Amino acid sequence: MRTKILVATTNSGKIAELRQMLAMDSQLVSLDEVGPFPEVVEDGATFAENARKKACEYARISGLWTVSDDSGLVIDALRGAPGIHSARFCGETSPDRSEIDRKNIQKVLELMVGVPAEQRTARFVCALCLADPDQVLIETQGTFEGLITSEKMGGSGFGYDPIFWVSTLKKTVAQLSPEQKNELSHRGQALRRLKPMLEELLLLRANG
Ligand code: ITT
Repeated sequence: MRTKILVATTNSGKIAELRQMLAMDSQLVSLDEVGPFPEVVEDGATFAENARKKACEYARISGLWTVSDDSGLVIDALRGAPGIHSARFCGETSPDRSEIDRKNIQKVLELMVGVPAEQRTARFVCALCLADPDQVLIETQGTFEGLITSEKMGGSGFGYDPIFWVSTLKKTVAQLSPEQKNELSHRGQALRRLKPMLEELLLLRANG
């Protein structure tokens, strides 16, 4: 029987990327499909701590193997902000995520006014965790280096993609195809590290 794996994120942009890259011989289900569950409070000090907490709590509540993602944008000129606070950097909450993305971007662009090009370095970070109801099974991370632009460019992706410049391609992430983004991105790297270990665990489970 195929193992059901819960993809424990409420962010539709992440769900799409995780589903595309985790396509494998297991059944991926979303929080909507098996919930509703109470929201897990992200009070860790690092991306890895938050990913671990989300995976362990949702696995315990759902009884399923659960993969979680905690990620964000780290900007050197802002001393690492927005970092683990990336999702709600603008200080507002709304069910309309594109509205929040727009306000988050606006805040970053305002804070970066006057910062010279060579000091606009930044990176996306992604921490992934797979847990079962009793324990952490796999943890991986990925990072994606870039520069913060002074205006939005491009319409694909989500979150801060329209202001994250990829020097090698001379485009923002929001100007890349989903495949190009997965090839380079923090989430793509973390998933490529997780996937073979997950496949091995699934094989052991099937044979055990
Ligand atoms: P879940 O906790 O339900 O997974 P979330 O969006 O609240 O959803 P995080 O706390 O991990 O997730 O916050 C991640 C934020 O970082 C996300 O909302 C975006 O603003 C930003 N982010 C992460 N990955 C990104 C990417 O690939 N492109 C653009 N922005 C990204």
